Amino acid sequence: MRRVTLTQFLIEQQRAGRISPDLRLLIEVVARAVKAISVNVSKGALAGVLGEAGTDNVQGEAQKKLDVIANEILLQANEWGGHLAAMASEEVETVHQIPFDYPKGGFLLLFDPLDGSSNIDVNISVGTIFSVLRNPAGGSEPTEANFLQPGSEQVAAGYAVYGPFTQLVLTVGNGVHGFTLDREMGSFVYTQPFMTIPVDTQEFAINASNARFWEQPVKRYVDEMQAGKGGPLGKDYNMRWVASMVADVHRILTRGGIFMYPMDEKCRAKGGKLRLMYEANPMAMLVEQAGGAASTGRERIMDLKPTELHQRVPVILGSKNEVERVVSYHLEG
Ligand code: AFP
Repeated sequence: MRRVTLTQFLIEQQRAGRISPDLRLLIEVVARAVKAISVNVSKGALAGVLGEAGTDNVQGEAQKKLDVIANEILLQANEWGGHLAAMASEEVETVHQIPFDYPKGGFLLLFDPLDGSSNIDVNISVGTIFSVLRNPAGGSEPTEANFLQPGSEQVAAGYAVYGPFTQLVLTVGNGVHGFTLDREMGSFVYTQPFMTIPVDTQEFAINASNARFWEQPVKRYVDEMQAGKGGPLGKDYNMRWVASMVADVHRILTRGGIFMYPMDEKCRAKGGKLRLMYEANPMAMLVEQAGGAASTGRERIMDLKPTELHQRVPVILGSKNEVERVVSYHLEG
């Protein structure tokens, strides 16, 4: 089979009029940053990149050294790239402006530089998640308000998963496409065209240690799945939980499943656990583009009108029929 690189794939998307030259080049800059992060992640203790950085992020969480390294790599690469008006990162309190002496572009980039960082030191897959919006601020410096656009306004979304091998999964609104990093060539090769989530599944992902905090609809759904073939759903389910959203969602984009980090009494005060702008929205766009569904349990995630940059929301996504079942339990009240 003819090996197609990410660059060739993006040029073909541009020739087909699906993306602008600027968006193509922006995605290329993000892909280059992801390669550099992959090299750092893969070195582990050999490069002294494991462990805590000794600092906390805007969420009050202890930062891992690789959180800081990945964040710096993405900020520096995209400041220089020239396709952005501004950026927002899980690791940065507010909007990161492009330095005055660098060229600027028409897009806004949001990212979680290293998702699942609590898994780094135990060598479990982690990832980078990104989302691209248009800059409504025209020539003036974008404010936080300019970033607060519904997920349906995203022009591109993707993630990289740093596991046994590194993959980049991307949508520009024309299906979901997977690329594998060829370390020798130093380029991403197109390996999974049009990734699709089956509408039904027998695999679920949830942090079951939170069961006592769950709302009734989720308790009911998980009980019914665990009742197996003899229960109301009439089939046996298996469970997986990596605690890296990127890895759990990648499994679902590859073979189906349902992922849940629902509202519960433990995270209710924060509005949920996962971040809307750089976790839930990009994953929701990918999942919907692959034929799945993404909800808070009560609303379509991509319809949510954001109120804050680091806002948290409940997330239930994956195989359409299962997500619709959980939503129906929530709406039954
Ligand atoms: P970290 O980046 O702090 O490890 O959090 C990962 C995450 O945001 C998401 O990737 C996981 O799905 C979820 O949190 C794991 O949460 P639990 O630790 O409660 O299982």
